Amino acid sequence: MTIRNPILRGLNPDPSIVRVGDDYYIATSTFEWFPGVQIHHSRDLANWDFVARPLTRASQLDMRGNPDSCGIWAPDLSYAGGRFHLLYTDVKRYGRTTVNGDKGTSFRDFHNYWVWSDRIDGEWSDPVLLNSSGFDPALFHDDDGRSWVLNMLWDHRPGHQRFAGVLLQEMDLRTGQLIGERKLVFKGTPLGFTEGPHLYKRNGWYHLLVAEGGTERNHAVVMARSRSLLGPYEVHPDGAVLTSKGKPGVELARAGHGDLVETPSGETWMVYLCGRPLRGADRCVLGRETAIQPMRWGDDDWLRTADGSGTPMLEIERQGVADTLRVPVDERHEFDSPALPGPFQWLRTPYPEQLFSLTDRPGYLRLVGRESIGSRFTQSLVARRQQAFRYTAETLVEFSPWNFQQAAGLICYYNGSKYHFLQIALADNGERQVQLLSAIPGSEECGNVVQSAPAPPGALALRVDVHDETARFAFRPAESEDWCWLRGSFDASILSDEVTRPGFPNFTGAFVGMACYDLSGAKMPADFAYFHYRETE
Ligand code: 6LW
Repeated sequence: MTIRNPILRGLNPDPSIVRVGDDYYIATSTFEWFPGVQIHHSRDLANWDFVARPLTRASQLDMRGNPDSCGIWAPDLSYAGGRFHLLYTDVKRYGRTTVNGDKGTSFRDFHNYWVWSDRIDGEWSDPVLLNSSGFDPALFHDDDGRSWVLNMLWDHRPGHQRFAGVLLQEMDLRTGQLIGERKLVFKGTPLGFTEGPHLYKRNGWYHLLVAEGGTERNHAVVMARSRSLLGPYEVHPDGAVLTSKGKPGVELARAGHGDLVETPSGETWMVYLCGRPLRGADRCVLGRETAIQPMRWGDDDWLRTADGSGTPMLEIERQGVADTLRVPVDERHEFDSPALPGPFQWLRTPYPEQLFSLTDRPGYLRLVGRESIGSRFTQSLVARRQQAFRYTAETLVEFSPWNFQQAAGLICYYNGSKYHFLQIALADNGERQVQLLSAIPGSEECGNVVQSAPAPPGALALRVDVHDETARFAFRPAESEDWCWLRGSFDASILSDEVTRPGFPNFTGAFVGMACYDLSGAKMPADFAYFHYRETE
C-alpha cells in the first residue's frame, strides 16, 4: 500500500502534528485567509480529511490591515492535560526582507498566542498573548509535568543576525502565564534562518528540531540535542536531517520545517513542508504543501530518514493502509445550505456577514460589493485552494452593475498584486462587458483590463481552465451550451511564490473563487448560483 506525497495539497505549510490515541491531527498555516489555522485528521497517516479551522471570531483573530502573506504563520498543535493546545503567530508587519543580503533595520511585529479546546472541532478558547519576541511558537510538554514555549528570536537591529536563535521559557499550562526568564538555547547552524522549533524528549535526550536555510531552495530540517533542557545543544553530525537542497531531481523541492510524531507501535514519522514547481517553470503555484515520511532512530540516538539519505520521498509503502490512489477532486457547490462549504475561505476580516450571505437569497452565495481587489480590510472574495496543476472552475453569476465602479466575477488569486479576474463590469457607453482584469508583478502595480467582450444579457456562466502555466477564460449565457473563449491564454504561473516584486513575502499559493467590489460604496451585490472545481490531471 502506498502513501503519496504531498498528503496535504495546495496551501498547507509549516505542519505541526499530534497523535491522541489512534487519531492524528496536523495543523497548517493559513496567513491572511480566514478562519485561521487549518486542521486535518487521519487514522493511518495516509488519508487525511479536513476537520476544523479553530480561529473563527474577532476575539481570536482580526487580520484587517495585515499585509499579504502575513497573519497566521506556523501554528503548533499539542495535547496535554486532556486538552488540545494551539499556539500561533499573527504577523502584523513583515517589514524588510532578509533576501539578497539586506542588513538594515528590519522592524517586524508578530504576536504569539495560545488557545485551547477539549475537542479538536469544538469551540476554542479566547487567546492568551504569550510574547512577541519572534515567530513560530511551539509548546513542549516535559515528562515532569512542566510545559515550555519555544519560538525563534527576531533581531531587528542593523548588522545583527535577524534570525537570532531559539528562545525557551516556561509556561503555566492552566493560565498561559510565562514563568521565569526567557533563555536563548540555540543559535542555529551556518545554514541560518533558524525558525520553526519543536522539542522532543527520548532516551534521556532533549532533541531540538528546527527549520533552516529559508523556505525556498535551501530549506532544511536540522536537529540538535542535549542532556539538559536548557542546553548546550550539539548539532546532528549529518548536518541536515532532511532537505531537497542540491538534489535537483527531487520532485518535492523546498523540504524543511518538520515535526515528529510517534505511532502507537513506536515508529517515528516526520511531516514537513515541501513545494512542487511547475515542470516548465521554477514556480510553485500550489504554494507550500505538507508531506510525510518514516524516520529511524539510530543506535547513536540520532534521528535519520528511514533510508538514511535525508531526501524527501514521493511515495512510501506501508503495510495495512488503504492505498491513497488519488482521485482528482470534483466538487460542485450549489450554496443551498446556510454555511459556507468547507473548502472556501475569505480574507482577513472576522466579520464575514459584511462580505457575503447564504441566506439573503436561499440557494445563492450573495457577495456584497465592498473594497477593491487587494484591499487589506473588507474585500468580498471567497475562494478555495488550487490543489492540482490542472483544473477547471466554473460559476454562474447574476450581476447588474449600474456604474463603472462595480464588478463581480471569477478570480484566480494569489494576493493583491497578482491575480486574473474575469469580471462583469460596465463600459463607459453603459454596455455590460465581460473583462479580464490582470495584475502581474513587474508590469503594472494594479490590475489593468487586458481584454473585454460585450456581455450577453442575464445570468452568466464564467469559467477558467488552468493547465500548468496557462489559464484560459470563457463565458456563456446561463441557458447556452456554447462557451465564448477570450482570445489567447494568460500566465497562470504568476500565481506563485516566486513571481514577485522584490522584498515582499510570498508564502501562500494560488486560490480560485468569486469576488465582488463596489468602489462607489453602494454595496451592489452579486449572486452566485454554484461553484464547480474539477481537477483535470
Ligand atoms: C514560517 C516559517 C516559514 O513561519 O515560513 O517555511 C513562515 N517556514 O517558519 C511562514 O510560513
